[in-house]
Amino acid sequence: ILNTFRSRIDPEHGQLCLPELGLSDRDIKGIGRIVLLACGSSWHAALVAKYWLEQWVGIPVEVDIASEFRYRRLLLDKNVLVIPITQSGETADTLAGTRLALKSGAKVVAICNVLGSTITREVHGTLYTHAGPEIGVASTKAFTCQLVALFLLTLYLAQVRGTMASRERLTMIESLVELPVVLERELPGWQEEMERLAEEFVKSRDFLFLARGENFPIALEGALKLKEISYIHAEGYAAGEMKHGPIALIDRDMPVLALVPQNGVYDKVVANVEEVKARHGRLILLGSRGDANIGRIADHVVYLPVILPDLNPILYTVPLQLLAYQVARLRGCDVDQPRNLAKSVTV
Ligand code: F1P
Repeated sequence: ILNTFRSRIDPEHGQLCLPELGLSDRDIKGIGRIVLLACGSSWHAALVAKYWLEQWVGIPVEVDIASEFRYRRLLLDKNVLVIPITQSGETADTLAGTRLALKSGAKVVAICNVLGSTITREVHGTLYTHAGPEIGVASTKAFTCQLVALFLLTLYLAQVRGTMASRERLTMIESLVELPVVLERELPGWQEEMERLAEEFVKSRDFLFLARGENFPIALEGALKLKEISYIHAEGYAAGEMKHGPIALIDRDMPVLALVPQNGVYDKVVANVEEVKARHGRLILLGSRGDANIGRIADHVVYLPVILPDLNPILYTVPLQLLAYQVARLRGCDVDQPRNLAKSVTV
């Protein structure tokens, strides 16, 4: 996706150009609310985007699971921007929600991977994710590309509405463009580390994933990947929610994986994982390279490079995908074609 968009970024002024949205500057300035609509992994991408859009564009954002959208009193109008996010562009619930939104007069811009798919033919504009065809049923590169597309969209809306200084936008663009290089460099190390972790946890019955802030949806995604391809029961939680229920599950057999990059919520997440440790949970921490503190707390630590904190959701997704892959492989599961799942849910 970044290769495709590179020519549309003016590095000198940090300016982006996204005409495919089909939105004029006037439309963008008139947006009063954004509604993100999706299923499965695409819904997790939407949850991350909520943090970005509210932080940098300053527009209230709602995120809806597409299958629930139809049961709500929608209260949409022409000043609402509805964004269906879908890899396939064919998911029945997302399509149904999109049609309701179009009928209500809202502006609708899709984030989609498949060129010419049904949703893209009906909406006002489409930002394609250019992830290429996905062989496996579980969304992997489509998910990270959705995140990149949503980050580009955030930067563009911030640019048009003047909610972010151009210097700041430029820094973000530079970090984003650098990200594939960082990922490629880290990948071999993560492969090995995740293989080792998978060997240790292959027999686990349950798995808990924790994080806060913009990384919280990545805890959900890590859990979803593990359950859909390895059939281990896994739950993702906002770390602060742990004491509202899941803490009851923690004992010596429960693996708890938490994302603890050194960001604004670091101390809070560390406090949560200390509680896991006090209850003898088997703690795996993914955090910032150079952070000795987490090495002291955890049974296993995976260090990731320090990047722009906003982009951590993209970076931290990849080792979690690899963990699910390695566990599934050791358990003899078909990682590309998990049982009971379809690539796009069209009914
Ligand atoms: C949504 C989704 C995928 C998942 C699986 C079933 O699809 O939940 O995230 O991996 O393939 O469908 P889409 O609307 O993003 O195509």
